[in-house]
Amino acid sequence: MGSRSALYRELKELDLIENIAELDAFGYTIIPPEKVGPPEQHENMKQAVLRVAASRKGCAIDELPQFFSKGQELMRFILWDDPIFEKVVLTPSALGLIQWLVGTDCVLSLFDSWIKGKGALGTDIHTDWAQFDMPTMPPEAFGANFNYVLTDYTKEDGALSFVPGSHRWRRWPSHEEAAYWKDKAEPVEARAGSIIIWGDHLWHGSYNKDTEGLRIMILGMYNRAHMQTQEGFRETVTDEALARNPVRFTRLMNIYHSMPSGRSGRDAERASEAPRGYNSLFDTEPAGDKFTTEGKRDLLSYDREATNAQMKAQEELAATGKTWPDLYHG
Ligand SMILES: O=C(O)CCC(=O)C(=O)O
Repeated sequence: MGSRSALYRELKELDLIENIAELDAFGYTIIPPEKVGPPEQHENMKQAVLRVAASRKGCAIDELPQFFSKGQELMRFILWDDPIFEKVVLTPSALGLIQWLVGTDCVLSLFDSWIKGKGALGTDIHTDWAQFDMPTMPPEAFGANFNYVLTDYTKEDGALSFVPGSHRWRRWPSHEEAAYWKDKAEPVEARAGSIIIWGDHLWHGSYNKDTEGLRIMILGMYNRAHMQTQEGFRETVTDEALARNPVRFTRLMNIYHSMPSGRSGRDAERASEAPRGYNSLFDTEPAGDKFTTEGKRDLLSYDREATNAQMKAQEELAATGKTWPDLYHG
């Protein structure tokens, strides 16, 4: 079970076992606003998204509905636009269910907002599976998504839609299937403040937005740690952001991952400082100066002393009778 038993216990404490069953049965689940955060948090997030949009578009917040009339934008890479967003990626209920899908050491791949005005077209049915050269999906998801809806979702408001159970088909829809399901998919009716979770196997899209006002949502995607992320958190995270957040945030930024390595292999000293083990969903203690962003590594230099030390360490390990699996599994 590894760290999954610790995770299961915490999900049970959060009263989310039924949500695990829904992920299994339907491929998605909706966390109600009360299990996401206090009511003022949802409104504060919405205002933060509106401030980012107004600043990026160079207009006033009250001009945005006009700006997005008939239009929409997936507004990219907003995590660093306001520190309030860092709280979202650590939301215990959402992160816990995401970890159930993609592992307790998953990393953050994407953090965007999506704004739609009246007349915006729905999104075609697709999956978020991005291994296009690997058309048959394995049983486990490689990526998991959340949509944090900051305005009420109904079909007319342009809600997200799902083909329940399609995560078991383990392939992308064809063009014909995507067209067939577009107006038959199940719309997600959810109150502002809800978080919707699903894995990257599930067929989904959204409906046209026919109502007045803006549809506002924050979305995030988490990957298994070996994968290339969609956005450059690892390259842009600061020591200050690591310090003000708990340890799990450092791992989400993936800055201690030993790949890619250069001529000297992985940096053993840095690897020994990396956070490890299970990080509780309830840990809110700031990490302080325990972790640092990655210094500039010289991948082309060969460190003779360090590589000799690695060779010696392997000989010592062999002498104890331990093998590599022992190291990975404790
Ligand atoms: O809301 C939408 O239009 C689609 C959302 C979506 O496809 C996603 O978040 O992956």
